[in-house]
Amino acid sequence: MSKETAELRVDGMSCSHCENAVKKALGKIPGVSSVSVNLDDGTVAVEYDASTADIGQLKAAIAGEGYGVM
Ligand SMILES: [Cu+2]
Repeated sequence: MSKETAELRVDGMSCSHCENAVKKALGKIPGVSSVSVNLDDGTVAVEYDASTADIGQLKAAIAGEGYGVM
């Protein structure tokens, strides 16, 4: 168990629908324990267990919802 927090910059989130879509997609990944979306900044903070999930998976889940992620 090694808990990490990733701060991701996400393009294209504009409303609570976007927020929920991103939260839902990330929440499905095993090892993700919390997701917080800041629409004003366009950032998503994800707390996850780095021995279970990796940052590539987090980004892929966001991209899969149609948002740009760095
Ligand atoms: Cu939206």
